[in-house]
Amino acid sequence: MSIIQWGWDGYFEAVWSDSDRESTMPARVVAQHRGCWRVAGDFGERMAEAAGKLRLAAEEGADWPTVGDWAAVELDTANSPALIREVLPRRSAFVRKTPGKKIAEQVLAANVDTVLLVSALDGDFNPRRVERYLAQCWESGAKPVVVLNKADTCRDAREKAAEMEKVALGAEVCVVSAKTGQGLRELEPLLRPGKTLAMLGSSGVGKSTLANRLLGDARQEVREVRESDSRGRHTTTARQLFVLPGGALLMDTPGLRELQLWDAEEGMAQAFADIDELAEQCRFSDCRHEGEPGCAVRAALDAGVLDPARLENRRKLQREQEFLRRKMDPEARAEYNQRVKQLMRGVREMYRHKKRD
Ligand SMILES: Nc1nc2c(ncn2[C@@H]2O[C@H](COP(=O)(O)OP(=O)(O)OP(=O)(O)O)[C@@H](O)[C@H]2O)c(=O)[nH]1
Ligand SMILES: [Mg+2]
Ligand SMILES: [Zn+2]
Repeated sequence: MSIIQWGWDGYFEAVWSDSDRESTMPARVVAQHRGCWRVAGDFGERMAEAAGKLRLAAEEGADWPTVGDWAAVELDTANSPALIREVLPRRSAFVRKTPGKKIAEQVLAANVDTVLLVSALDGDFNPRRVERYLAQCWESGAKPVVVLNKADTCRDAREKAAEMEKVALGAEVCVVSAKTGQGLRELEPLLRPGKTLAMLGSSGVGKSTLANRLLGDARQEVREVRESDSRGRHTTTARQLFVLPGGALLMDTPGLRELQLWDAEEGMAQAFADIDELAEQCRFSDCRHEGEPGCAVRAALDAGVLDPARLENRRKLQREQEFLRRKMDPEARAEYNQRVKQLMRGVREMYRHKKRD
């Protein structure tokens, strides 16, 4: 397979040719294991290690290579592992706060075009969780699609989809069954050659079953969920990128126990745009929607247009964000934001420039 088939395009070509990367080749990180990676390029596929300099930088807080990344790799002899010298700037990145007390981000998937937020139409169904995922997804730069799986087990799938559509503003909601194949045609427009999709969701929702179905081959292990609460058993343990028969690239990921938001200011604004729009119509610009006169949010709640659980969830996520920002080193945060902005501006300009040429 060529790098083009792995999703290399004009954007990455522009990034690549902007600096001197002599003696390295572009390769995509297609799998991640403990301390090593699998990369794919025009040379084929190889295991890979991080070069010393990259490792040092990562130990000081820079990002480790992650699945979906494009990297500059060096190939020595025919059989030795490739050396990852550099990770190219990401076009999109789905991140979360590292689980536990540590204040750090973790990149779950890089350079993804579409994130399939998979949940199941059994005991797993939870619009509040999807709202959380959507905020982080809008922030990532990838397009979210909500996939409601296990339609074959559910008699009110249509009603549940309608309920989800009300909270998944701007995102498509698909009802599917990975088991029977129902509804999978809705995903077809997303499965274009060279486009990258990543499935994210809790354990047991059927991500690997869906991967197998789309691959037309039982490549991923799947295991039944606990009957009492529909919970999965964390069957998939590594992230991996697969090539679908039609040429699209699909990432299967281990089920997430939790998704603590990382800094997702814009993503939050996008995910809850309806509430912000209402708030603009409140009489007081600093309305807290707690009984003030002329409150449009309160009016929407009373009219049954806005679900109080959605408003409460947004407040909860906002508190989480404020807590995180207080804990984040302010200097580091400012520096990070600046770096991202500059990077994005630089890349955009370069891309425009290259296109003109
Ligand atoms: N009835 C029904 N069962 C399904 C469907 N999709 C998946 N399952 C079942 O759900 C269970 C969990 O599926 P997996 O594919 O292992 O789930 P996963 O999301 O990959 O889970 P992790 O790897 O643990 O994150 C298995 O028993 C599957 O057979 C579906 O559409 N309908
Ligand atoms: Mg799995
Ligand atoms: Zn108000």
